[in-house]
Amino acid sequence: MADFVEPDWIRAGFAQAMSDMYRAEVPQYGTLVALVERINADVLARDPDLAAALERAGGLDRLSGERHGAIRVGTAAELQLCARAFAIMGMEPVGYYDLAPAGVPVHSTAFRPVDPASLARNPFRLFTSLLRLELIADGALRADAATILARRQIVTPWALALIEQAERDGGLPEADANRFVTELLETFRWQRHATVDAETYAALLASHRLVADVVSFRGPHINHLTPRTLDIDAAQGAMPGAGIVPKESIEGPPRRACPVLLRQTSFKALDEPIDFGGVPGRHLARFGEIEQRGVALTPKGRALYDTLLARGGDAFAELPDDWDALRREGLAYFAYSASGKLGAPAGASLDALVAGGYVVADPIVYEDFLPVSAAGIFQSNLGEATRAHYAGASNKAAFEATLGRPVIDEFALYQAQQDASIAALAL
Ligand code: OOG
Ligand code: NI
Repeated sequence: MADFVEPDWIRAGFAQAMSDMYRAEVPQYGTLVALVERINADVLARDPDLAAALERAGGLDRLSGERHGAIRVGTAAELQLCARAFAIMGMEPVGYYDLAPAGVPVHSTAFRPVDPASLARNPFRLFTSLLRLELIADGALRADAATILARRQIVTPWALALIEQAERDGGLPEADANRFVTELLETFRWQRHATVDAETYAALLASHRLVADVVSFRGPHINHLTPRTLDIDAAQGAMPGAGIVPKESIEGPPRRACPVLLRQTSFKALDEPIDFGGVPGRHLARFGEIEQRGVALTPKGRALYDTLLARGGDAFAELPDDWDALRREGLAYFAYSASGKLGAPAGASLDALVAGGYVVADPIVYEDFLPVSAAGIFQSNLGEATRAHYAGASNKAAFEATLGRPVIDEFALYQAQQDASIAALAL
């Protein structure tokens, strides 16, 4: 047992390896990261309180590390294999996202660390989408796609052997963990050579760009990575000056004094040369994204957010832009700790203890994704002029059956974190 390395350590190594690979493959992504680092440094120089808070929350040196990436797999077997590989790095499936209502034939989860200490050590997560071939109307094309996907093996033999070894032994020693990272990287590497001919690609593309992206290649290339920015509006504004074309608008809530959930933007996917069995062609898939995260909302807060989002315009003004109001109205999650002030009245309520300055409430950061935003990111990078429409209900149960386990409820994680902080209060 003692000579196994921590899953957090393997994940950190994997995140770094993915980052290095993607910067080498997509130079524009490196430009975006540099721009974000410059803006973050500006924000921190202007706001020493924020710098101190970030230092307390896990260290400034981790600020520029990627927060997430995204992949798209084609079959149940591929999803299960990914889940096994990610489990070795302490990443578990959290949340269910149905993108079909937004015209994207996938459903998704995010593989991520779940406990706050692991998130603080390394927050890297992978938004993982499973193609829903059953939503493709053309039966012949659906069958072709299934046949093509059934032929491929998305992990190397070494990666598979190391997954099995880790499962059997309960972990990996350092040298094997390093080898596992190197081998797993191959699964997500860009392929310039398609596995299909130009004609098949065209047919897949005509059904949906995403179908072509998933089916035409040897494996699920990483399609973006996402560092954290402290000022997404500044980053969006600075992109054109750095030679980067941003998507038209930032996804998620508007700029607020008290940020909630998640705001994201990206640059437009690159148009890249591909070899289709000797025939040159092009494919649009890879981009760079940035995110700014705010407080996690409770089910009540989230319901309000979704209603206001649907109303659009300046409806968001109805979501209180004040930490205390968000907390007292039960709209957002907070972690409570003793302030150090003595003399708390016995039997006082939590609200009274906070009001009296005996207890501090810190917002709990939202670590998950937003289906409407995800759809917006998909759409702006698919270059799709028209939107597809998919009938059929959201299919969480089918996704979980495919995965072989239920996805973890993100609200339950935030609630447990808040409850544990209250239980640990010793005044
Ligand atoms: C995933 C898009 C979703 C996000 O940040 O919401 C996503 C994809 O394009 O495969 O990554
Ligand atoms: Ni993303």
